[in-house]
Amino acid sequence: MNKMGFLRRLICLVILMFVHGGVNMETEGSHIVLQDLEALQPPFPNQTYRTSFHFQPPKNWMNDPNGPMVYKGVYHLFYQYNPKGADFGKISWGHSTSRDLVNWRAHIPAISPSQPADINGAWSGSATILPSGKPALLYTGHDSRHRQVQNMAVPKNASDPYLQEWVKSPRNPLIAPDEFNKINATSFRDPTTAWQGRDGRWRILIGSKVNRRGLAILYRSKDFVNWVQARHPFHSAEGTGMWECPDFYPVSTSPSGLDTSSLGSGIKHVMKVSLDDTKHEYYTVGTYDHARDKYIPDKGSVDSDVGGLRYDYGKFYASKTFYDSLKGRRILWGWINESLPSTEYVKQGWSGVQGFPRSVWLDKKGKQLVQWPVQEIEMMRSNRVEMHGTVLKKGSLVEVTGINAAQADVEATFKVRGLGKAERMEAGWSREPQVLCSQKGGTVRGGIGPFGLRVLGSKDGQEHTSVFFRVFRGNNNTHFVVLMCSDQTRSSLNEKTDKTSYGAFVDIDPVREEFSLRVLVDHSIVESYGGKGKACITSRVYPTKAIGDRAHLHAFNFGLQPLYLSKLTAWSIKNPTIN
Ligand code: DQQ
Repeated sequence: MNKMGFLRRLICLVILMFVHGGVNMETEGSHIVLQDLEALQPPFPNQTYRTSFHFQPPKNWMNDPNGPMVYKGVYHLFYQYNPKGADFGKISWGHSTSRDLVNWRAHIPAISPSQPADINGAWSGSATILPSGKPALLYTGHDSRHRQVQNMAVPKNASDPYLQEWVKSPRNPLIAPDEFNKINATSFRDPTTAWQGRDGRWRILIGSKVNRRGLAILYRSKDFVNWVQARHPFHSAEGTGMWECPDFYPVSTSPSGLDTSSLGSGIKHVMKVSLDDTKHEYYTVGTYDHARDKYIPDKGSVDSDVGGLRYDYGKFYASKTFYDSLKGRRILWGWINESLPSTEYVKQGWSGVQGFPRSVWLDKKGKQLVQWPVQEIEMMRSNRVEMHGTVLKKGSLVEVTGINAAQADVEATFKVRGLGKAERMEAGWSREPQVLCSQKGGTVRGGIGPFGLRVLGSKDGQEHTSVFFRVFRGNNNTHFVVLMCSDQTRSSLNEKTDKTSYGAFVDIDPVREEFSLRVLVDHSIVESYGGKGKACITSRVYPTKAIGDRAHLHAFNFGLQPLYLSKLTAWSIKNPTIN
C-alpha cells in the first residue's frame, strides 16, 4: 500500500468510528477497529530489499530457524520472532507450514513467553518425532530469574497436520542450571533434536561454555521428561567460546539422508556449532562412539572456525538440520541477518531472512559435506536461457540476457586449459581465504581468474557483486589451490551497508575438473555454491541502482589466461507464496 492509500484508509477508519459511535456499536466496533488497525500498519518505507523466494515473515524481526520437521506430509518451520518490532526483543517461536518447502503459510506463533520458565523469551530449540509419531519441541526459556532453562511443548491437537496450537509442559523447566551441576546459567541453551541410543534412552546436546572452552553438554532420558546430565561433555573445544545451536547428526556419502538415531557401518557423524563470539559456524566430520557417548572428530577435521569447515563462508548462522522422512534427505536451514545498521532495518520494518533450504550429505572423499538447494526450487524456474562453449578472453564481460536478473537461478561451468599462468602463493599472503579475497577482489587482475559471475550489476557498472574463482600455485609448485570469493565491495552505493568480501578454499582439482558455480539471486541475497556445493557463500547486498529489471547478470574473466564458459543455464524464478 502506498502513502496515499494508507491515509485514505485511515480517514475511512476515523469516519467509521465516528458514524458507528454509541454503546451498542462499541463492542462490535472495537473488534473491527482492532482488526483494521492491524491491517492499517503503515507500509514499510523500503520494500526494495525484501526477497521473493527466500523465507521471511511479513514483517518484524526474525533470527534462528527452530524445530524444522515434517509431520503428516507438512513441512514445519519455526523461527525466533519478535512480534512487536524489527529488532531483537522478547522472542516467540514464529510458525509457518508448507507442502513443498517453497510456498509457505503463516500461523500464529507456536510458543510465546507465558510461564515463569520462559517469561523473558522462548529461545532456540529443536523438534523430535517420538516413536508414537507425535512431535515434541524442546526449547530454551529465558526464565523469570534470567536463567537459561530447557522446556518442552507438545501439540494440543496431534490430528491437525498444521499443528497450530502447542501446550507447554506443566513440568517446565525440565532442565535448569543449579548449584550442583555448576552450569553457567547465562550460557546454557539451544537443545538439539534428540536421538535414541541402542539402550533405548534419548539423548540431547545443549550448548554451553566454561571460560573460553565451548561445550556440548549431553543429557539422557528414558521418558523425554526427566533428563539426567552425563558426567562428561559430549564434545568441547578450547578457545572457541560459547557454543550456540549445536547440531549433531549422521551422514553417509549417499544424498539420501539418515534419521538422527541411525547408527551403523558407512555412517559418519557431523557436529556443528555456532560461535557466539565470531558469529561464524563450523562443523567437523567424525565418529560417534556410542559405547562411551562421546564424539571424536576425524584426524584433520579442524575444531575451529579458523581453518575449519563451515557450511557457509558468508552470512549464515544458528543453522539447523532435520531429516525429511517424506523424501529421505537431510535438509539444512540457516539464518541470514541484515548487513545494515540496526537503525536502518528498524526503519525498514523487518529484519532477517532464511537461506534457501539445502540438502546436505557427505562428499565421496568422506571429509566434508556437500550442499545443494532442494530440488523443489525447480518448480519456480521459468525463462530458461542457455550458453555453450563461450570463449572468455582476458578482460571479458559477457552479459546474460532474457531472464529476470534480480530473481534468478544461474548454473555455470568454466573450463580452464593450461595452468601455466597461475599466480604463485607468495609467502607474505594471507592463508585466510576471506582476507585473500579482500586483497584480491573481483577487479584485481590475476593469472587464472578472477573468473565467474557478476550479479546484481547496474547498467553503468558502478554496482555489482562478483562471485568468482582464482587459481594459485602452491609454494612447492606441486599443487594448485582454488579460492572462491563473493566480493561485495561494489555491491551498493549506500555507504552504510557492510561490504566485507567473503572467501573459501574449494576442493576442486583444476587439472582434472571443471569449475562449477551456481548462484541464487534474490534481490538482496546472493547465495553461491562452488565446486558442486563443496563451498557455499551467502552475501547480503543492498543495490541502489541494480534493482528489479535494472539488474544485470554477466559472466566474466579478468585473468590473463583465456578460458571457456562451457555451459551456462539461467532461469528467472517465479514468486512463490510466502506467508
Ligand atoms: N539465538 C537465540 C539463542 C541462540 C541465539 C536467541 C543464536 O537461543 O543461542 O534468539 O542466534
